[in-house]
Amino acid sequence: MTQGLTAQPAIVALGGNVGDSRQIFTAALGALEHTPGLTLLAQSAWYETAPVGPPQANYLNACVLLQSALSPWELLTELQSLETRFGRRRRERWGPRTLDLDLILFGQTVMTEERLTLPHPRLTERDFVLAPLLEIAPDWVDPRNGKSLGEYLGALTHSTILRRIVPSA
Ligand code: A4P
Ligand code: MG
Repeated sequence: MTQGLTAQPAIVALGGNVGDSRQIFTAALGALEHTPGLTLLAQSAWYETAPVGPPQANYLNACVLLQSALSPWELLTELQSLETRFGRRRRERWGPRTLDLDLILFGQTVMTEERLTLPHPRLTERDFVLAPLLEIAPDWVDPRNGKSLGEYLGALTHSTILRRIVPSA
């Protein structure tokens, strides 16, 4: 079931630290662009970040803004099949991965289900999501409490960001 006329803006966060992350991001963005029901509207710069979780390689992180005619569940299913296509194997929680595609926001949707929680449950704790998100959705306000991205970023005491990379066109 698609939502047709009620297409919504959606934010997807990309993360990866196994393989050639730049090449994987480029290919994953191409695949998202070609997914029926999705339009790629904007993308952030890419960030090299220190890992959160068990010791592992640095990550590449980024966010994209999509227009989605798919429902949130359909979009999550697409993202999970793309992760699998790009070699993702689910092993250790927060462990190394070729490609993580998290659904961060879907319009003003607020929901708490195990399969899908929106906004993403760890959005507010992670500068590697908040900083790229601020580039592409600077005016976003949390529908749960009216807080801005800048307020969330300002409250963080730990930075993971090592380098901001502008991807070549
Ligand atoms: N799920 C619920 N809500 C959502 C949502 N909004 N988006 C469910 C995506 N998935 C959602 O996800 C676990 C379950 O969450 C799924 O069944 C889904 O239905 P997963 O992708 O299978 O597993 P995961 O990614 O290992 O778990 P998790 O807890 O989502 O990991 P995170 O939070 O994504 O952390 N350090 C840096 N610097 N950069 C990173 O990108 N990423 C992680 C992974 C750890 N450390 C990192 C980074
Ligand atoms: Mg994930």
